[in-house]
Amino acid sequence: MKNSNFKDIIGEVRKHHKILITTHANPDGDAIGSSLALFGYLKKKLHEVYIMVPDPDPAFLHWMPYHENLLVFNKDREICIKAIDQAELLISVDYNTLDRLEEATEFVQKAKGIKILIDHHKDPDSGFHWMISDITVSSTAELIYDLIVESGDHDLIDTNIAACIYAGIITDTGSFSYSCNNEKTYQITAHLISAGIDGEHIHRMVYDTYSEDRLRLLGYSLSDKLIVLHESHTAYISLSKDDLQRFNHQVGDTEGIVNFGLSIKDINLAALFMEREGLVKISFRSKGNFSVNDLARKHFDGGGHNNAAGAYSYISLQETISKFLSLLPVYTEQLKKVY
Ligand SMILES: [Mn+2]
Repeated sequence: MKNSNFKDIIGEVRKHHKILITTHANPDGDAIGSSLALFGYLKKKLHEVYIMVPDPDPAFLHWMPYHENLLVFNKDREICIKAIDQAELLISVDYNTLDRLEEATEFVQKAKGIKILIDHHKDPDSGFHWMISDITVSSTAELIYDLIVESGDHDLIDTNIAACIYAGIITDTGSFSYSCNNEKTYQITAHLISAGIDGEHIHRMVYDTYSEDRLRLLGYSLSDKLIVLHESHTAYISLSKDDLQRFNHQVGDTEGIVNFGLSIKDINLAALFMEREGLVKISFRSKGNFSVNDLARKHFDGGGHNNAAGAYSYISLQETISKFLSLLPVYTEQLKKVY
């Protein structure tokens, strides 16, 4: 499906009163930040707006403005199903395929409302009536910013909306360390600061609110569980159910652990394997032109971005790691030199 332009999307939004915003399962800062920024904006435009996420978001995002409006499908199922059925317009934010809504997927698929996608992941579904899919931007939050500005509502970006957009940008760029080699990301950020947000304070609320258990889980992961394969330019960490239980694992506690592997010189691929009920959840990160999106899509059930992707594996933790290790020889040449 061809990309729409903002004008068409704005025209469509204006035609409808009841709007449902949805974002993906295991929501990250961009998913929640983009959705809440759009929520705040559409409320100001006097729409009746609902916002739904398949499962709860991590505690380090709970400070965000409008957060109390989040409906969680696996907790507020009946309310969510009603909101899906009654929405005249459904806006999918920060995900590219409806199956990322997990248990809510079938309900959204058969919803009668017009469907819009606003996202920055590769290869979106074709089932949307309108879509903005731009993989060149740092975050979906940037696209929400663009949507508001293109609507002529630049002045409606107050500190609440700006804080949500800022949170989306900093979490999807690792605090301006990847996916942000373009001046527009910084121009948008400059405007958010001039709108009155305290960027340093927001950064602390996102990154400096670890529980003691979370910090100790990180320490344990790095000291006891990190495997570094210098010859393959790869590092990985695996966490069993017992490991996670030992540190009283909460949603979001493993966020960011995968990135540490990449901080080793000449390590260009990092992976984190987490044992969950009946499956293994995997995070991949890479440097430069090595695509973990391709790796995740080709060999596991997943995908994402060039340098950051997620996946699932339905064999055991040990078997998943063995499979990963067996793939490395194929990629060693590519991993030797990334640019
Ligand atoms: Mn994103």
